[in-house]
Amino acid sequence: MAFKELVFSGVQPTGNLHLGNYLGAIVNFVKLQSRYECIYCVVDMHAITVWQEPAELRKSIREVAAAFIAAGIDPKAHIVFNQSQVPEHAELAWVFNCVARLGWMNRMTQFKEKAGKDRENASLGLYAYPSLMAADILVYRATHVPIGEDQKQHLELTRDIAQKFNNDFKAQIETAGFADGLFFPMAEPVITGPATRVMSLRDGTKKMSKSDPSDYSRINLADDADTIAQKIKKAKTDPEPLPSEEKGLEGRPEADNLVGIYAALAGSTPAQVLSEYGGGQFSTFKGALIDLAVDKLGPVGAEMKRLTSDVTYIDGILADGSARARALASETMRHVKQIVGFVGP
Ligand code: AQP
Repeated sequence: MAFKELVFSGVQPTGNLHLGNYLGAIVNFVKLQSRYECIYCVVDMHAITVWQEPAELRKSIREVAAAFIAAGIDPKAHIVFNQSQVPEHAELAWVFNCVARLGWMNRMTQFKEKAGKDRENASLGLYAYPSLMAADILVYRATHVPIGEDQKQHLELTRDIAQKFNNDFKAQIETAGFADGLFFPMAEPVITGPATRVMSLRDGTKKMSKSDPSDYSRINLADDADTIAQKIKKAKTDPEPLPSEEKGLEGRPEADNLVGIYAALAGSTPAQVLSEYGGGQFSTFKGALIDLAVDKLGPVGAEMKRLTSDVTYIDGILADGSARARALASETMRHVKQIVGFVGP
């Protein structure tokens, strides 16, 4: 069966939305709007898999919605909403908890990283996170999912869940009118942003992350020009000058990361950046990177601030998007309940 092409992706409202989220995901979300119908979700139920202060969570949900719009997502032409307003995500996640196998979940590297040594104390929600993510995508039967590198394994699991559901319930799917026995699509990852893995400014071997305790490890979208400048000035480098060719970046993770960030923001390539700055000192290059970052991120940050101060507007966008999302999700759940064998209208 040919599934209707549809894009779904989400961002967690866990505070400190950063350059990695922007270049790895949001910039790509904006681009895809011209080719596909898109659904972009503030995944607040994922956020509470680790402790969130309720007042901060509320603020972060509005901030992610504002970032989507400030970056150029059109909430009228597409759908922007927060996950908890569409209960079908949780409903389908439960069905998927019963389809997915413990062995599959045990392989998820993000759980291992986030649970750390204190595994016994991690929430059950954190463990089941990939099952909810599969539900987010498949409740819309989405075909394309723009994500950063780090989410690739979760998307593979989404495909495994879709395939097992299609196999387990093949006969019922056909009876429900899906003649080829395929109810859920094999969603494709779209990992093609300008920078699919932005690294920490303090350690080029670790990804830039919202939960890094050091604010100097990341550039937040809400940072003002002075803060951006400070963070880039303090970013870790090595004593060598920049190489003139890309292969000279091998084994130099911090240099590689800063050159990658420059290229992504400028819409060029690392080779082009090195042809201009190769052989020079980091201080000169960092100065140029500060100007570029402030120029590109400043307007997004300012618009985000303007929008977050208008709570009525943002909440209106989320309510409207949630109603439209729910109309689609409830249709999928109606079929799922019939396929699984639940009794109801
Ligand atoms: N460093 C990164 N480089 C490129 N893409 C990234 N993404 C995250 N970090 C980078 C992509 O941003 C999207 C939204 O991510 P998320 O909010 O769902 O959570 P995450 O992947 O767990 O991101 P963080 O910022 O690292 O949060 P914490 O610290 O809470 O784990 C996703 O598409 C992601 O790939």
